[in-house]
Amino acid sequence: MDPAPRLIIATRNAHKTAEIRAMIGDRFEVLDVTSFLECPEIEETGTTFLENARLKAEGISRVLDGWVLSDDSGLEVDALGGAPGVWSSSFGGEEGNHALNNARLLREMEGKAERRARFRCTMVLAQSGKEVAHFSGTVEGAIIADARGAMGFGYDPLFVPEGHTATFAELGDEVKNTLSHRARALTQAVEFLAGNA
Ligand code: ITT
Repeated sequence: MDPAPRLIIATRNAHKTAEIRAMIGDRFEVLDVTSFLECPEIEETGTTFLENARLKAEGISRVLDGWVLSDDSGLEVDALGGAPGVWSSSFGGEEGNHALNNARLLREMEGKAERRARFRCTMVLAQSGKEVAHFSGTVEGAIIADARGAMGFGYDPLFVPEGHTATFAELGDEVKNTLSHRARALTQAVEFLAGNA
């Protein structure tokens, strides 16, 4: 049997890689940029998920061979005019500090009756420094008033997906991976790869 082809995820977020690896199963050997010392740090200077996803996928595929898949994602909260959006990972003032991000979100949502929100994920597939295709997925839900659950990452303890009463952090990856923004974008990316890889 041929070895599974390699799919490099243009991320340094181990949680994203773990979710993507679990969803992809053995169809691809999933690695991320933490396995490659030569990978540059990509500055996310875009103002949309697509722009940032493109910067990451194209930047990494310039230095690594094969298929590269990026994931730019975030939380949009209706009562906050769509914030934190593309700035989700630094909302609390420090890049990647999920505790500070969640604390700020709870503070800003205090007393608000409108709780609707969604996670959005845009993925770009690239090869040799150029985008080949992009895909998007969203999951609708609501922001609760107190964090619940210990699984997942980021805003998961504050987000209850539509049709459920538990947060993503209580539901865990097995359920999250059937309905998340990331799962919905990834399904399309995998279908594309099945026809083109
Ligand atoms: P890379 O850029 O290296 O991929 P990152 O974590 O900085 O990692 P983003 O710039 O796409 O990734 O920011 C995503 C942020 O959005 C993430 O840090 C969380 O705050 C939030 N987020 C995205 N998907 C999420 C999920 O499934 N559950 C909870 N929070 C999520």
